[in-house]
Amino acid sequence: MSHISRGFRGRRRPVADPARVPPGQYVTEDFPVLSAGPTPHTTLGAWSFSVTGGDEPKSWTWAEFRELPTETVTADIHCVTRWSKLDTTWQGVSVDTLLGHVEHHATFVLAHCDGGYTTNLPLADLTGGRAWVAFDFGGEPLDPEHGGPARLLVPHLYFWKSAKWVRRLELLDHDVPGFWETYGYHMYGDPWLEQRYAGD
Ligand SMILES: Nc1nc2c(c(=O)[nH]1)N[C@H]1C(S)=C(S)[C@@H](COP(=O)(O)O)O[C@H]1N2
Ligand SMILES: [Mo]
Repeated sequence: MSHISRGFRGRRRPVADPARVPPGQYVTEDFPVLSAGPTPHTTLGAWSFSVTGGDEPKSWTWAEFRELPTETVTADIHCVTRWSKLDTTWQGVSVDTLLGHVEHHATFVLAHCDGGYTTNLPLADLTGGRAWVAFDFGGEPLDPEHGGPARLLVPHLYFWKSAKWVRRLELLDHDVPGFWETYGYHMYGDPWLEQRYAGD
């Protein structure tokens, strides 16, 4: 006989398909905020997005950026602090669309943000329909705390690569560490290979 009487039922949680959860991660319904500094507040009138390092620099105002074709994305996201969130929905401009306006010979990219945050990625991980500059989360304009007005979304890598308040992609012919990578985080950050820190 059970000595435990249940006065209430615990909050029902959807059981996550373990095949969708990378090693060492747990699934949360929350959307934690992880920022290395204060939330910058750039008005849309002052906002621009640029790609530098190609044959010619290219820049869009907010209005021009929002005239670009958009895509709706549903993706699972994985933070190196071990939370994963499944089936997040976003709207954004594909990085393929942005780079389609630029002639270049780049192999790596350093993303630059308001506030000074940077993160590095191979160009191949930003192209082929795998990365977006997202401005809408769950059908609402992206909250400033989560990177609004727009953030990079690269769901197949740890979420620190999804630079909030992104303003510029710098095209490079070599890999350079960004903010967390300088502090010992992995240069690539594949959650399925648990590439959390340099040497993993
Ligand atoms: N500009 C900027 N982008 C950033 C960060 C940051 O501190 N500054 N933190 C990164 C980290 S470590 C994570 S896990 C995610 C967190 O995004 P969230 O706050 O929307 O959950 O943003 C990433 N992008
Ligand atoms: Mo993170």
